[in-house]
Amino acid sequence: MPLMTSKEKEIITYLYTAERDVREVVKVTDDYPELTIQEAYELQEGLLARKMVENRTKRVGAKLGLTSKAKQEMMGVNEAIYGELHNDMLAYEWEPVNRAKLIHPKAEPEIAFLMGKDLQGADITEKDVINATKYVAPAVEIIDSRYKDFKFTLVDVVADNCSSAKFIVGSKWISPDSVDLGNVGMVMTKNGKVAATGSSAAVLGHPATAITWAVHQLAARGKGLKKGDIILSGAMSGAIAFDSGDSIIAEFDNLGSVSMFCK
Ligand code: 0L1
Ligand code: MG
Repeated sequence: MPLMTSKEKEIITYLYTAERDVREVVKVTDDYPELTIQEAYELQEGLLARKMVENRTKRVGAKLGLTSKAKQEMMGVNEAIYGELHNDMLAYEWEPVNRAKLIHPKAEPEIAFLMGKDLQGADITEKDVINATKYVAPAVEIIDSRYKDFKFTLVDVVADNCSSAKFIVGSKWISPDSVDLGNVGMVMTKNGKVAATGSSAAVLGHPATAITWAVHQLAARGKGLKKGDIILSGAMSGAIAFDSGDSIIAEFDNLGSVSMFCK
C-alpha cells in the first residue's frame, strides 16, 4: 500500500484491534459511507500488512467469499470477494479451536486447493486452475466477522479480510483429476446432527470457476497465486454457528471428511 492517509490508518487500527481484543465493532461504513470497493481492498491489504509486522504472520494462500448465488442475493450483490490466508489461521483437526479467541464463529464447508505452480493473469481459464493444482482436500473455514451481529456491506466485509479467522484442512489430499469437482456432495454435522448439506456446484457453478475469477481480480492488482498456496474456494452451504463444546464434521463425496472441536 502506498503512503496511507490518516483515515486509512484509523480504519486499519479499528479492525486490527477489534480482532486482537476479540471485540465486535460497528461497521466501518457507518462512519465512512463513501468508501469504495477498491478502497476496501486497499484497507484489507493494509490490515494484512499490519498483521505481518505486528503478529509476524506470513501469507499462505487465499480465500473466496460470497461465492453462492444465495449469499450474494442475501447481501444484494452480484460478485464474489477474496481475501488472504495467513499462517496463524491454520488450525488442526487434533487441536481444539479456542472459543475464547473468537467473537461469534461460524463453520463453512469448502474444498481446499493446493497450488503446484504459480498462477497469474487476466486470461487464465478453469483448465489452467486445474492444471496448476497439485491436490484438493476437504476443509472447514471458520469465519468470524469483526462486525456486530455479522452485519455488513460488501465494502465492510472486504476491508475485514472477508471475515476470515481460522481454517482446517483434512488429511486426505487427492489429485484434482480424480474427482468431479463441479459436483461434490457434502453433509456437515454438528454434535452428530445434520446441520447443513450442499454441493460444490453452489460455488459459482464449480470451485475452479471461483478461483479463476479470483485470479483475474488479483491480476488487476498485479498479483497472483503462488506455488504452495492453499486456496479456500468458497462455501458449499450456509455457515453454521458453533460454541464451546461443539464438534463439527464435514463429509464430502469422494474427498473424505474433516472435523473440528471447539473448546
Ligand atoms: O468465506 C466466506 O464466504 C465469508 C465471506 C464473508 C461473508 C460472511 O462473513 O458471511
Ligand atoms: Mg468461506
